[in-house]
Amino acid sequence: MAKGLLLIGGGGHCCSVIDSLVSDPACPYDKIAVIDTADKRGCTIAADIVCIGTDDELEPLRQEGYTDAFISLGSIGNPALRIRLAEKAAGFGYQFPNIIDPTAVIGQNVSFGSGIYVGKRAVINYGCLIGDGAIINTGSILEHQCRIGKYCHIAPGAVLCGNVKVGSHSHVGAGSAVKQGISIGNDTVIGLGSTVVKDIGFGVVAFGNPCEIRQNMPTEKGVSH
Ligand code: JB3
Repeated sequence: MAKGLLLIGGGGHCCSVIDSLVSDPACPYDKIAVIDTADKRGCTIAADIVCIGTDDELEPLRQEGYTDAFISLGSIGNPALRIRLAEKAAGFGYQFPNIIDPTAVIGQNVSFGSGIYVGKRAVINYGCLIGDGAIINTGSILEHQCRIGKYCHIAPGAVLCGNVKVGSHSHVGAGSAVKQGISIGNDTVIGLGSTVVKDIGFGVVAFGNPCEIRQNMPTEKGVSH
């Protein structure tokens, strides 16, 4: 049977994921489709890849040869829905590949969990550890031995110098720079363009140059995951 990949969530992030898949000559899939909300059924998302159903059809689609699933819905600071969808798909036996754009540069001794996206021209240098479900987005740089927790989003153009640790579910905003050796806690958002020169704890929103804690994570963005 043909090997199929189901992309869960057909918005902007999904377009980036599709672009990486279709530009990869080693892409192992015979068929790729999207599931989204009911109103998107039948819509073309990108590169002739179509929305064929909703999350309610995960079980029958697994029987139709969609062996793998990927959470192609993005997140800015709150990955709770991504995590819920991944758990639902895992319950039906889907496998979660890593999707790494062919233009990304991956160093030696890099360890990946599963369900990870690495975008165009991202650089992941020697010895980094990348947790399940992380998004390492376009043009970001992870210098040597960074540790990125589960379901983090390192947004486009962020630069993490060596040995930076980012806790699970956290977001490092586009264009931010993080000094070597810094730790950022779980469930934290670093606003875009920040310069992080001291450790930032868990469950906060921090931004600026120098990056300072501005507020606790609002309750609706809370740690429900
Ligand atoms: O920052 C960058 C470079 N990219 C952002 C990305 C990481 O996150 C991007 O700019 C967006 O802000 C965001 O992308 P995302 O998540 O693709 O957002 P959006 O374009 O709003 O698309 C979300 C899609 O998920 C829509 O098509 C929704 O209908 C769909 N969706 C919402 N809830 C869902 C569900 N799909 C499924 N299957 N299940 C749901 O429960």
